[in-house]
Amino acid sequence: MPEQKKFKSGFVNIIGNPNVGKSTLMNKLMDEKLVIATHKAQTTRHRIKGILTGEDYQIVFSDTPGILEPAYELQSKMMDYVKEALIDADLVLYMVEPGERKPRNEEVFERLKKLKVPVMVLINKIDRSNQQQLEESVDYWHQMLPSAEILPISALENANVDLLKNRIVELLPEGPMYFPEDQLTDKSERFIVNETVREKILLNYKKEIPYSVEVVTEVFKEGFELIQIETDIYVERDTQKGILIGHKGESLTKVGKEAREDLEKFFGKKVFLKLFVKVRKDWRKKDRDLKGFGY
Ligand SMILES: Nc1nc2c(ncn2[C@@H]2O[C@H](COP(=O)(O)OP(=O)(O)OP(=O)(O)O)[C@@H](O)[C@H]2O)c(=O)[nH]1
Ligand SMILES: [Mg+2]
Repeated sequence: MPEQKKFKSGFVNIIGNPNVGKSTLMNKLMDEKLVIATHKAQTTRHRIKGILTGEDYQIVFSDTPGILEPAYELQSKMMDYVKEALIDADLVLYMVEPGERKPRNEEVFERLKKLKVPVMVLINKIDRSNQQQLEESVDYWHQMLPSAEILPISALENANVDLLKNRIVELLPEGPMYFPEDQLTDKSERFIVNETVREKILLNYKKEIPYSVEVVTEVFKEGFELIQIETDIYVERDTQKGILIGHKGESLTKVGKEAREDLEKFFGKKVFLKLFVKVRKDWRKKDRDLKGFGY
């Protein structure tokens, strides 16, 4: 009788400093633009699952916010997601950049060192480093986390990403299918809209604006050929509202156009997207507002 292959599954949580490439990697592993990734730090604010189902495995990735020392309430919530991801992991992917030394948050690093599950250190962005820098980095992380496997990769250039995927499946325990095989993420369609709009804001505005913005989709009506969407953009003060809208509304129109194009690709349908700008004073610092926004 041929030996039957056992089904493997588990939670593979990606953590690391802001901007190291966690979201880029999750998209590459999923072969789908599921989460937003930009050159700005603190792009990701939530824990977002990406579910990859193969013939004999199901990997439930989690993309998480970058590790930081929280300065306000929103950032505390973001760090809670990181800590949560250290608790339920079957495998942790700890992502660093080649020149990086010394973990940013001691508490998180101490927890990482004590984990019973396997940890892989992914040295990302090797397309931008030289051999010597890479070797130094490998030595350093080997000393810092002696039991971790170390793998240099480039998420952006797709270097060693397939190798990583195979290794993940090897390391996963035997287990059940946690999610239906056609499910891509734990987040809603509205969440995808919110994030797409926020990505365009991160890309189109400077300084504080992207960090003062929260996005909430109020209407998502899917028809046979068209999706009708109405989305609110919250800022912290009136002056920010003016900047966001821009001269003759041009800036906001650009955000809307770029977001709509991405959403049409993602959903495979025509999208009608209407954006509204509202003010919610100091929402980043207020627990009540944050709860209302889903943190
Ligand atoms: N050169 C290079 N750039 C990369 C690579 N991977 C990611 N980047 C870039 O690094 C920047 C940050 O990428 P993200 O994926 O948003 O990083 P992140 O770790 O999710 O960041 P936060 O969500 O802010 O914590 C983007 O400009 C990416 O294009 C890589 O392998 N090589
Ligand atoms: Mg991210």
